[in-house]
Amino acid sequence: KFNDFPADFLWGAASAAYQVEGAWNEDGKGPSVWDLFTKLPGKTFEGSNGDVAVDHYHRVEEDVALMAEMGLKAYRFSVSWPRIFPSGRGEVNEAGLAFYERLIDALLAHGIEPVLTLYHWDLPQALQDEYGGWEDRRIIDDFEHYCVTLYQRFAGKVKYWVSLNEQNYNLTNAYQLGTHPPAVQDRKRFFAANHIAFLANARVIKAFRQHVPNGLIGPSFAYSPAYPASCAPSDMLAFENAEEFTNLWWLDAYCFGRYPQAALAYLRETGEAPEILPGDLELLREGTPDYIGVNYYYTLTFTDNPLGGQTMQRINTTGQKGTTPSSGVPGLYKTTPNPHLETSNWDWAIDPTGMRIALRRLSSRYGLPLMITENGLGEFDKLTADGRVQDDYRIAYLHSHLKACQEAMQDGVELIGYCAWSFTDILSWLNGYQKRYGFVYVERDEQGGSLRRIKKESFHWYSQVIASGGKT
Ligand code: BGP
Repeated sequence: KFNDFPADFLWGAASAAYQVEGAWNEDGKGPSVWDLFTKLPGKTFEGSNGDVAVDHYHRVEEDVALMAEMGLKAYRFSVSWPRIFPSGRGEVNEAGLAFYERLIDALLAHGIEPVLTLYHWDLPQALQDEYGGWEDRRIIDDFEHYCVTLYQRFAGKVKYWVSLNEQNYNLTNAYQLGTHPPAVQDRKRFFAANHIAFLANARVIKAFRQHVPNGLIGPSFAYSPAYPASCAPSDMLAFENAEEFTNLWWLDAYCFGRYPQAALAYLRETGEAPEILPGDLELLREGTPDYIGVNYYYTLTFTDNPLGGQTMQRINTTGQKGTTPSSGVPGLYKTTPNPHLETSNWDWAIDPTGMRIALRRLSSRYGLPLMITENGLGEFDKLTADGRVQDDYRIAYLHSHLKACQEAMQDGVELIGYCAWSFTDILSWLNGYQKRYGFVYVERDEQGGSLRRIKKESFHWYSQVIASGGKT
């Protein structure tokens, strides 16, 4: 038996500009790092890119009408920085602002709360070329200028804002694994870029207070809570290490304005610690968030990783189960499969209890409200001959995770909303269009399709969940 969700709970769904919009070079938009990266050979699944994506840019009214039909209370989307500033700064592109204004107005007309993400990875290519993007402190001013432009334009209309989306996952891919642009594999540069991103995040939160005094802002963090593989002390230590290096490094920086002690000591020893200039930590403490956006998909289980081993990190981009190798840092930790959990075809552990644990850990450590800004299941959905998509596996996944949210609220967590990933099918950054997440199936041109929208079973299910106020 569960309590009902609060009456003002934000029942939502989410997306990101590059993954849905298309119109990559229209109405004055400049290129983003992803526009170029996805056209390099071998970088994405079967060379898929976001040139057209699901054409949301041209179908915004149709998509919002579907959201309204579903009964959605909130829609999380991101603004494409190079649509607003084609070369990252300078002259604002009015047509870009006008597009988001149309979207926001359409949402508000249907009583859907807009949740605006300022940065979901599509950095203007011009800033990457000019000074190396997140590796140069000049980005802090440019990011602030872009964000303030949006604050000034939309302060009266948008209450919920997300600063950086998954800095941890994006920069890990960009500077450790080499799988997101600029595809670097260098841990020193990784920590340096993260430090600059923390400063930029804090700066725009500080500016937010002046421009959007009644709004709420926070970063969205990809939180994969760590588990120990066993109660062996060596596994417990590996788990502690993993939690500090893969989670608290970001969370403590955002919320406490400092880095976790053991991880910082280790990085100072290896020479990989970021350069912290006078004033940096003060800025972090002046720009702490109002809430934490939580992107939860899976837990990770860690075991001892003796020195001498190799750092192996790779991502499953094929959807072939059981092909993801262990990853970790020699001397600190490495991942190991959890024998108690089923996985998706991409080897992501399906663990609703892990979500309850995630919410409790964050709530008790930081004492902030939380919003689930992403949660969902990517699968190979099939459109049947009679035009249906029977995604009962997705319904089961979302149902169990919503129950975990209810349980976490009973545990005392202040949860203000839940944005399922995603509303329509989208482009998965590294997995192309084969890995589908949406409540709405999109038939794509490459398949001989039409970009037609087809409501999946999960669309009707979620609609009922919302209508009943979460009596799932
Ligand atoms: C998060 C991103 C989203 C989305 C999701 C699913 O990391 O914020 O943009 O892509 O994960 O990931 P994937 O598409 O790799 O399955």
